[in-house]
Amino acid sequence: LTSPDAQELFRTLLELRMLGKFGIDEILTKINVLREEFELTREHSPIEHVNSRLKSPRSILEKVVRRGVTPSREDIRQYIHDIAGVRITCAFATDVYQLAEILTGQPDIRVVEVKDYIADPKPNGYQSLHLIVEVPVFLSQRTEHTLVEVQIRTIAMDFWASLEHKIYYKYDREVPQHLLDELRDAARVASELDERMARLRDEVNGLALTEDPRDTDGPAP
Ligand code: 0O2
Repeated sequence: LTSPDAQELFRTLLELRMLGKFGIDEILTKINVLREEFELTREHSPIEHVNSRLKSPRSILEKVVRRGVTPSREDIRQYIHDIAGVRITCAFATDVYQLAEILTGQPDIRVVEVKDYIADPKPNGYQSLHLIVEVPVFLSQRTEHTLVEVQIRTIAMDFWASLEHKIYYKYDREVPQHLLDELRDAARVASELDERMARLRDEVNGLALTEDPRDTDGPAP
């Protein structure tokens, strides 16, 4: 890139990251509103943890090069959808879908893409629900519709993904076969744990519906 091109690209990256940050802020506000509402009105909130991250200029450029995208503002906006990312961790897989439905049902959110790696896990075992959503960001002179990648998954899926991510980078993306096999098996165990916990929850909820705890106090005087 010539120097004016490099300066232009630098300005573009700064602007796109700024928009990404505002997009994250919009989504986090929505999540916080839902979280507080759930905590006030329901016994159980589907939201356990929330994290966000803004892709570094370096990783945006790496992705631009990897994808063969022209480093223009328009093309980066069109093809790189995860400059802004929000990750939500839920206790149960049913919570993941419930939350996704509530969020994507909001009138100012446009769903651009859904990747359901829970229904269809990646070959390495990765599970998560990915939503690419567009939110309006109101600037002083214009409104920018900004993309945010929202990843929603269970605690077990998140535990697996963060370890896998560390291993992947530790081995510089060339993970030995025996570790890949172990990881795939660990993903299966994580999935079984999710199912088992959901069965336990259903059993406890079923008990709560059929049994009145006051009955255990013995006959009324
Ligand atoms: P980081 O550090 O979290 O930002 P891509 O793989 O990005 O070229 P695409 O279609 O844009 O392709 O992405 P996809 O499949 O929706 O995944 C994007 C993000 O999901 C990744 O971002 C990870 O956060 C997460 N992800 C996807 N696959 C895996 C996986 O196999 N293991 C783990 N641990 N995370 C995964 P980044 O930018 O790669 O990473």
